[in-house]
Amino acid sequence: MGLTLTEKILKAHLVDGEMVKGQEIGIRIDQTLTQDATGTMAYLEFEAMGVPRVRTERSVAYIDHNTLQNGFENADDHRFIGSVAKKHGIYFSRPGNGICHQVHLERFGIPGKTLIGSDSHTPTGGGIGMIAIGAGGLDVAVAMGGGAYYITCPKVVKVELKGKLSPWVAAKDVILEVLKRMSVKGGVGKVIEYCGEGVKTLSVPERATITNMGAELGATTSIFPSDEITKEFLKAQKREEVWTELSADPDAVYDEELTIDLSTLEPMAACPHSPDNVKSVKEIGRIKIDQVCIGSCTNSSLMDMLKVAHILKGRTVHPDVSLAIAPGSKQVLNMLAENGALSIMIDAGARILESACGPCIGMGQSPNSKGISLRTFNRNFEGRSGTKDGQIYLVSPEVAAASAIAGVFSDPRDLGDMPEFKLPEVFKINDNMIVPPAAEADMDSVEILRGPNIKPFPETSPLDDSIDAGVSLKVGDNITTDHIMPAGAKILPLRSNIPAISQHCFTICDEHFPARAKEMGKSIIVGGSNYGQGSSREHAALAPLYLGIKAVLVKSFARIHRANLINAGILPLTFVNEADYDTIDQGDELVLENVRNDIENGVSELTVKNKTKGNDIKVLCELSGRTRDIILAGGLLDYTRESMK
Ligand code: MIC
Ligand code: SF4
Repeated sequence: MGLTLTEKILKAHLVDGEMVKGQEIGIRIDQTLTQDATGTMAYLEFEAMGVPRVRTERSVAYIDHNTLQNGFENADDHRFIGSVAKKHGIYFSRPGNGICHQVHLERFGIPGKTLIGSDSHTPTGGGIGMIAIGAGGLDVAVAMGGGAYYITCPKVVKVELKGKLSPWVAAKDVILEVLKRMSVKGGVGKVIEYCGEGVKTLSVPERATITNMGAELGATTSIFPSDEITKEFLKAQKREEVWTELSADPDAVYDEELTIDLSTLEPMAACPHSPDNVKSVKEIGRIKIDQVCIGSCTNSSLMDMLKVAHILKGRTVHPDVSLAIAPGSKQVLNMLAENGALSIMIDAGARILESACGPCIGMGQSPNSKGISLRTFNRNFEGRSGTKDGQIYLVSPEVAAASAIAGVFSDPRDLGDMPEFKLPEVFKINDNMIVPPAAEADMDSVEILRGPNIKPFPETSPLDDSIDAGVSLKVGDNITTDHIMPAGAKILPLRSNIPAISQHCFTICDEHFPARAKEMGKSIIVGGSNYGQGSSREHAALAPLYLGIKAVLVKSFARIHRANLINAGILPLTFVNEADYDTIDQGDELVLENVRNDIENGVSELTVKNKTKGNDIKVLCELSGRTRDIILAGGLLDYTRESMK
């Protein structure tokens, strides 16, 4: 029986377990990446493990998220990360060099290699045939130390692409179509593998847009084959030598199949407030808009920017619209400057931002109240833009630019003929903003620079014999990590200070939650399905840990968040009967008797006694041998320290 591309790469990296779908496997990690909003914590964790030099083939630390410096905190974090990188063997991409996923694709990604990153959009690397997975900071720290990365051996979904995109229809529309069909939880436990004739019609940046936003499916990752087009891209990046041809076997067997005829797609948008709330631009109609933001790791490549410049040429941004553009990397920005496209954008009235995440993570450019904002980004969760009642639509750069000019939602196909946009034969290569690490012999002389906002990892303790705790919060379905641990310009500077950031935990849902949880001492959170979707931020587990959360009981979890809870030593529980969710209220007193003993003995079905209501609820705590030991130890850091003794 033939293998899928996913299986081939996973098999070649397997170090623990067996390739049985649904079972836990450990894979060797070739490359890691971090960004600054998750990086400080990841490097504190790496330091705590006491490994002197990273043991990966390549580890890169990027600064791209917390680039608004309206206080010393972010700048201190950047300095800390720079010094840790230098000492421990990590390449350091300085602020201004670009968004981690865009730069990694350009300068470091290698077909067939494994990459984990402390950012959920790490699957961007799947655009050149990598198995690239988003993970919590602790998992990345362990991988940097040479440890395996553990995932559930995934199911593989074949997405067969047929035909060719029509003019002005974009890669973004392909992933929006997949989201429309599969939903934000349809990818959990799966890798999405693209194949078919249509693949050849898509450039690497287009493929990367698709794999990037595959994160919104909840998928483990997404991947394209590595072919002649991948080779051309790597050649243009002067990295042809790292190319290898990779594809699935012709007789590979997939768990699910989906076919998309590219020629039938039309411009689409994900409407507020979920990436799977997809409608066609025609269906939405010519509604008036207030803001357009172009950029983010999904749509900030040179190709995207050239299309935008073409649409803006000789025109002016509509008087009622603010247009912001953040090219994805220094390479992109510099090439736009050299070929005149930047000048076209400036002429049209675009507000040019630095090459960073910027508005995508609420670092500036929040829309006006109730403002309708069209963004080429990947997430439109409520409040993420910084404006609570902002109405965010996710669109392609083509729809964004056409609408910025018209002042209303616009179908770019109305612009007339589309010229052919070609990738350059050679990109402008200048890695002067990537600082290599110090030589091993010199590492002792590198001083680690810590700022006063950098506080240690919160205290953990081994799992208690029994848990007797109240429900401090009950929430509904599809709770995102942006609900649990909001980001934005005010809160992001606290990423390296868990006591301070925990004061903002869940405040989008209930502003009294942090105080209540702290007062209760220990407590339990109850939630619906797809709990913890979205980002990889482990702060969404570390802040609850600090606030005394012992267990989270939900209908189902998103993958990375569940792993982060386990890594923080918090019990992840799911209802056996989802209807039991309705029987629990906030404030109820729940008891898990002899839970430690049960977990030690591998019991996965546990009983929760609701002392307030007087009923028993069956819950599942499905743990592998390794995750069981992590929970018993009080989290991954304690487990790793113990196993290194
Ligand atoms: C995001 O897009 O939500 C982020 C900000 O990039 C996060 C990481 C973080 O919260 O630092 C992600 O996607 O993992
Ligand atoms: Fe940055 Fe936005 Fe991409 Fe997250 S999704 S890495 S915030 S650009």
